[in-house]
Parts: sequence; structure tokens; C-alpha cells
Amino acid sequence: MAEQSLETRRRASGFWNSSIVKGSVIGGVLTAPLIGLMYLMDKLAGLPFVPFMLFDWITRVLPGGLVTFGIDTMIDAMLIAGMSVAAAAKTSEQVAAVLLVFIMGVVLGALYFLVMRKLNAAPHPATGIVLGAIFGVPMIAVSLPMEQSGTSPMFTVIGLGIMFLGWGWAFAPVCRRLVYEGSGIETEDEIRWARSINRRQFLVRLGVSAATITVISGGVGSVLAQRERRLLDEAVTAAGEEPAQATTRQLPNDGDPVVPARGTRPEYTPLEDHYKVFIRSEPTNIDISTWTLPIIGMVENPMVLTLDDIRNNYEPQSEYVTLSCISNRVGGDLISTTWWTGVSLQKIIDDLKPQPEARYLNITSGDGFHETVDLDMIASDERIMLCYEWDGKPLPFDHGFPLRIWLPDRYGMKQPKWITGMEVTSEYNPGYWVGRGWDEVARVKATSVIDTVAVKDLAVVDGQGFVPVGGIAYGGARGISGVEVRVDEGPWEEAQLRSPLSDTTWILWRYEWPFQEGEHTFEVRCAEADGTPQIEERKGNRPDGASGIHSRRTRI
Ligand SMILES: Nc1nc2c(c(=O)[nH]1)N[C@H]1C(S)=C(S)[C@@H](COP(=O)(O)O)O[C@H]1N2
Ligand SMILES: [Mo]
Repeated sequence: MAEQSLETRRRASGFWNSSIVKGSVIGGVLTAPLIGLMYLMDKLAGLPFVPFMLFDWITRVLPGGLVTFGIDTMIDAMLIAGMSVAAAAKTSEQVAAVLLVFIMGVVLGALYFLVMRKLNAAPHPATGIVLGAIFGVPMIAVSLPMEQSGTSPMFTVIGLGIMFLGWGWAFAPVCRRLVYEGSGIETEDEIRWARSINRRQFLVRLGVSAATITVISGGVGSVLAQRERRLLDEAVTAAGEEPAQATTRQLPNDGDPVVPARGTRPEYTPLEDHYKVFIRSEPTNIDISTWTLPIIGMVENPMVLTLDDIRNNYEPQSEYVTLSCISNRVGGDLISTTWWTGVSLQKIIDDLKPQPEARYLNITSGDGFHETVDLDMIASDERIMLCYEWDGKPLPFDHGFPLRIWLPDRYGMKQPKWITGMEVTSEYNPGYWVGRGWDEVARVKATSVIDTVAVKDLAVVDGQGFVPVGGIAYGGARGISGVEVRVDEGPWEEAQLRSPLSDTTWILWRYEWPFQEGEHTFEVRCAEADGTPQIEERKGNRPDGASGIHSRRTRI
């Protein structure tokens, strides 16, 4: 009788009855709190957050072409969705990382239910523990080498081990309850339990508990994360010589008669808006109380410098710098400008007394990033600096605290942040991104962008309306001599140039467009200081940076 009604129910809910569906749902229900708890334990006890570790590991071991393809696809998707790449790229990666582990949990749940169904026996608790180990062991193995917070490996193994085994262990009773209820193979306890609560109530309770754990651990975790972030920022501020003042910077071109058209991006990027790019899911946190910079290799005079040594033993130098990522698209937002302060690397290299055969400086970073700089290049350009301040304050923690390098005229990929070591060598060692198929030189390509067609600022002169159009042009450290705008494929017209903040920043331009109603296409192009025109051919960013004319279609 009971058997029969069960059959009817089974047929009625054929979909739910599939062990794959059941297993997937339970996999999801149990994996969400696992991820929440791992996040909480990361913030509470410094355990590695497995989704980020896995993601970082995958991007590290996958072939460079595939990683680039992944990043490009993500950026394209974001552009299509109209999102800001600078603001949302890292968040999207983090969401992808969490989803990946979630999906793995779902798949493992489905497999578990499938296997139990095939075995046609009530699952023994040990089977759940095995499932936990199948998931946990590889995850822990991947997390250990990627972990950078200094938590002891023993503690990591035990902490994560308990969480994964606990996750697996929970499957056995749930599976017994959902698959074998009424099949006559329950223990007495389970029959009593089954009578006290029906399947729907059971599922609801399971779901509510899982959701509660997920939300609470996620919530507490993010409160702790904000606190951690604040403490780190304070530590960075404390590393400065004087408390950083919140002064508004007096810009060198303040009185320039060429006023940016309304809607042009800020010429000096507010620090918190400076684009960020780094290989890991999270920025690297370097403990300044133990940080030193060893410079070793083929030198007469190896050194170990503290941040104070760098600041006090060498003459500081500052420059307004525009930094751009090689992944920046034409018109993209992975480009920003701020005030960099540091010391000339040339002076430090001189003090090291490189041996005659020495040719390169290998720079390593706290996150596993690395790059190689030619000693000849350093010798020929005293602007190349080891930078410790941005905007007059210690380097922000996302931007490479305590030390990063600046190479004029190069994309960001050549310029390590979070520097932890340097070695002078005679052998060329391709940098992190160079080894992944990107250009060795990564010289910045000249580019120009229309930021705005400021229709609201229409001004009428002698019966003709003029609308200010404006944007930026950037030619690395080569400078910009001219910007031209054309509308609807008409003649190219000269724009006015505002004097730049320095020889190595972008330049703001403005063009007074004789207004006409309707829908129009605006295009812009620029020329470098020596007259070299920007490359007009449309080309993707790989391997040496994007080129092409930026255009903007507007209905007025
Ligand atoms: N250690 C380290 N340095 C790094 C990177 C990184 O991932 N790790 N990314 C590089 C890239 S690709 C760019 S575009 C710039 C970005 O610097 P920002 O995030 O301060 O704007 O840092 C460069 N230096
Ligand atoms: Mo970059």
C-alpha cells in the first residue's frame, strides 16, 4: 500500500525523482553554506578562500592564450552589457570563481546520488566522507601553494579538511532520506524521523538552514573583510613619513585657457578611481614590518634595502604619469593618471656595481608576478623609478604597496607592483605576461578617445551654434602634437589641446563642433609629438595593444 502510493508520487514527480536532479539540488544546497563558511573562515582565521585560490591556480597553469581569451571574452561581454571594465572586471572574476566551486559541488552531489542509486543500498556515512575527500583533497592541494597570507599549512589542511569532510558527510543522511524513504531499508531511527517530518518539510528545513548559514557567514565575512581592508589602509598610511593631508592638488596647467568640455574624464584621476589590474583574485597584502628589498645577482655590491633606506638614501623624484593596461580597448577605461613619487632606479643600480656581463634586472613580486628590465634601458633613462607614493601618499594597497616600478612609455604589464626582490642577471627571463604570449616591449600605442559631445553647452556665435566635443589623447612618453575630429566622414578638423600635466601623461583636447541637428558619427585621431600619426587600423589588443579610431554615434 505504502509502496504503491510512493510509486504514484514517483511518477507524478518524475523529474524530481531523477537522482541527478535530486543530487544536483542537494549538492547546491550543501555547497552554498560550505562556500559561505570558507569565506567566513578566511576573514576570521586566515584560511585560504578556496574559490579564489582555485581560480588563481587555474589562471596560473592554463596556457597564456587561453587565459587571455578568457579575459578578452569577459571584457567583451562587459562592454556589450555597458559595464565599466575598470570597476567590474575583478568582481566578475570573483563571481566566476565562486560559481565554479558551486558548480563543482552541484556536479559532485549529482554523481553521489547517481552512484548510490546504482549501488541500490542505503548510503553509509563513510561514503559521504569519501565524497568530501574527493572534493576537498584537490581543493586543498591547489590552495596550499597559492595561499599568501602566511597561515600555517597544517592549520589550512585541518581547517579546510573539516569543512570539506563535513560537507561530504551531510550527503549520506540526506540521500537516505530522499531516495530510500519508504523503501524499507531505513533504520528504526530513520523511520521514526521520517514519520515526524515529511519530505517536503525536511527539504524546507534543509534549505532554510543552508540559506541561514550562507547568509550569516557571508554577511559576517564581509563585515570582517571591510574591517581588514580598513586596517590595511591604515597600515599603509602609517608607513608614510607624515600623515597624508587631504589637500587638493594644484595642477601645473591650472590656468590653461583650453577648458575641458563638460563630460571629459578628470584630467587627474581621483585615486580611488584609478583602474586596477592584478593577476590574483584579490590584491596582495605585504606586511611592511618584515618587508625588505634584496637586490642580488651579478653585482659587486648586493644590497638589502628597507623602505626607509629607499626613501632616505636616494633623491626623491616625482612625475605625473598616465598608466595604461595593454588590455585596454580603444576608448576603454583601463587608463588613469596620477602623481608618482619614488627614486631613480639608475642610482640604485649604479650603487650595486653590476658586473660587466650583467644585462637584465629581474623583478619579482609578492603575488608571483615578475618582469625583466634591460639594464641599458635603466642606464639611459633616469626617469625610471622605484615608486613608493601615489598622489603624495604611500602606494595604495591595491596599487602595489610598498613598492612598484615605473617605466615611461610602456604598458602596465611591464611594470611590477608589490615588488619583493630583484636580481641582476645575464640571462633573459620573459616576464609573466610576455611568457604568456604578450609583446616583449609593450610600448604604448598612441590613442585618442571622444569622452563627450556636450550638447547642453551649445553656444551660439553669429547665429551658428557650437557644441563642445572633448576627450583625451595619449602617446606614452612620446607626447601628442595634434588631435583631429571629423563628423560624418567630413574633413578632419583640428582640435585645441590643453597643455598636459607632464610629458608622460595624456592630453585633454576640445573641439567646437558647428552644430547640426540629427544623428551624427564623431571620430577622433591624434599624432605623436614628432608627427607620427596614431595607427588607424582597427586591431585587437593582443599581443601588443589595441589600435584603431575611436568613434561615437550621437543623436542630437
Ligand atoms: N605584482 C604585480 N604587478 C603588476 C600586475 C600584477 O598582476 N601583479 N599587473 C600589471 C598590469 S597588467 C598592469 S596594467 C598594472 C596595473 O597597475 P594598477 O593596478 O596600479 O593600475 O600593474 C602591473 N603590475
Ligand atoms: Mo595590464
